[in-house]
Amino acid sequence: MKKKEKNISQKNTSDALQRNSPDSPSSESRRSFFKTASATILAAPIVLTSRKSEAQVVNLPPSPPTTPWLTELPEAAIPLPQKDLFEDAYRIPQGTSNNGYGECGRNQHQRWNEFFGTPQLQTNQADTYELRVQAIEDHIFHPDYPDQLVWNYVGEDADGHPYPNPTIHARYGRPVVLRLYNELPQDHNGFGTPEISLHLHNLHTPSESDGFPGDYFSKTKSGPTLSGPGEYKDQFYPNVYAGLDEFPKNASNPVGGDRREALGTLWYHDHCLDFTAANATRGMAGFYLIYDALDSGNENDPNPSALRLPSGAYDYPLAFQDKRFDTNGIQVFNQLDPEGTLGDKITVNGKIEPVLRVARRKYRLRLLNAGPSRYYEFYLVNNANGIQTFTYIANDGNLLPQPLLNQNRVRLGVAERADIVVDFSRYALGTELYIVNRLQQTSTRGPGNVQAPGIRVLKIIVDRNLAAGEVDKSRVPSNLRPIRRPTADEIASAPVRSWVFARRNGLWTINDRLVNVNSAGAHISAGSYEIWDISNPSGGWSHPVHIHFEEGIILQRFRNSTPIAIPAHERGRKDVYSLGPNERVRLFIRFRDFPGKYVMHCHNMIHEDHAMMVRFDIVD
Ligand SMILES: [Cu+2]
Repeated sequence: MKKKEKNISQKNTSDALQRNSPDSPSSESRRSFFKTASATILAAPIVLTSRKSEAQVVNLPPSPPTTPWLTELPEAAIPLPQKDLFEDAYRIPQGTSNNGYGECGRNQHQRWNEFFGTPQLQTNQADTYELRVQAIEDHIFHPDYPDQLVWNYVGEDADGHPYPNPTIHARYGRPVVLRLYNELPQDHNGFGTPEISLHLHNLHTPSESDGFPGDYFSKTKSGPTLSGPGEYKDQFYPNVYAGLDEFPKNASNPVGGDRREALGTLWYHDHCLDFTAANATRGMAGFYLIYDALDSGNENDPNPSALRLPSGAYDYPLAFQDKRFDTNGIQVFNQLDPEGTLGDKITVNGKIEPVLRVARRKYRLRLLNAGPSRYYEFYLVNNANGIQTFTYIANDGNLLPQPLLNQNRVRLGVAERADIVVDFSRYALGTELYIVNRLQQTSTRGPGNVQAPGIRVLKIIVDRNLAAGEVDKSRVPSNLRPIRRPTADEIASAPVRSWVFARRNGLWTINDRLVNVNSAGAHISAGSYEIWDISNPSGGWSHPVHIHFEEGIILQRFRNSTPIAIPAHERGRKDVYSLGPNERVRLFIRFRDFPGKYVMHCHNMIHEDHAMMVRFDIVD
């Protein structure tokens, strides 16, 4: 039995190699990398997977044990300071790509003149940031493991020190230009590839700044959808609400777009074709939080309509990633196998089993499943594993129309987010709480059962009272953000497009096709709306499906062709649609404002890299 499984596994690898060699857009170095690595994988079988059950036989030993709760997370997520991009007169941000002075060959920034009026950015027209993707040799996942290599987006904090994977704070109505340098070693060996494409999931971002997977670049290489390599690439984030053409910017609508379309919890990560799982696992992921007049990021906001959710140090993002370490405590990942590598250590903001110390007051915790493959079902428990309740306010970065009170669990497919508000004033000083994952998973194909008590991944210690005179003025109002639901006429008149996510010949496909970044699987008119019918007619695996650029509203869910209830947290707007085995979802989605090339893909990054992605074009 095992022998047969091994053969299948190797065949899968060779399919993957075929995709990446004869007519692939991949670069020469990738081809030689795959060739070398394929010899390695044939010599040393790494992952053997049963086709008949979800049980995975892994030859890797488990990650070495770690002593929990040795590392403390910072008390607050400090926003990245801006960077002056006007110091170098030759590299002032501009609408066209600055090929003569080191920028890669990207398309013209759409609507640049409409926002700025001049070919070059003028001072104070936008918030400007700079991130440099660098190899960091001394990252500490856990004190029991050696210092080791990660690849991070590195900014500069207020003291000029490196700030890896920084949290960026943005505001609707205030554009951002983010300059991204690629400083990765071009002769890298091991998992990950030193070409990058930055995706900001799921901002309403013009195509050329969306991190399209074919838009990867380095100093010497560029993807098939760029016109040349470069040291850096400028990303233009207009930070307007979706619906700009329908609700133009004017005196009564100073931001532009439909304010019901606002997002909040976003994250950025690498999206390089074929290597998203490997590069994100190397450490390329961070948060981008965006605020507006309603969700203003100020719990003391005097504006009577502001929500006044917990803010500042009490607005805390938490990214969860699963990782695997060898017997020496060094991170490993198999980027060739379509089954990838399932982690058995869960990092929280890059740390294994860390501690977060909190004050006795309300917090907004922004939970993110940063992949690559594992699903989670998180619970907040006390020392005796007793379940604690919280308020669920946002899913996938979208505030729900009304908060969900007295919740006790959050289930997250890869890339899904959940904002919850926890009131720690209920607890005595010194109380210890834990975030635990109770969802079992033994392969990268999908989750299993929920089982208590689960694995403790984060310890929370209630360790201080508010300072004398300090009052927690934050609140969770009974209405959060209104939602624009499609009308009955819109639903009746919307064309229906069907997408089938399936496994074919050992690879992962959409409508029987492997990814092709040069050819669109759909052409959609700008300003139109459609119903997308997405199905997973599989026996045993799950797909968290992600559509770039626009959020959808779930109309119906089915399991084994029978309608099932849409969970309460999925009744807002979404950008990730988790499909379990034999599940299907029908969603309503609009396509607006910025034509160009985008993708839909499985956000199980291993499925994504092994071809479960389709390009769609929005056309004028
Ligand atoms: Cu998938």
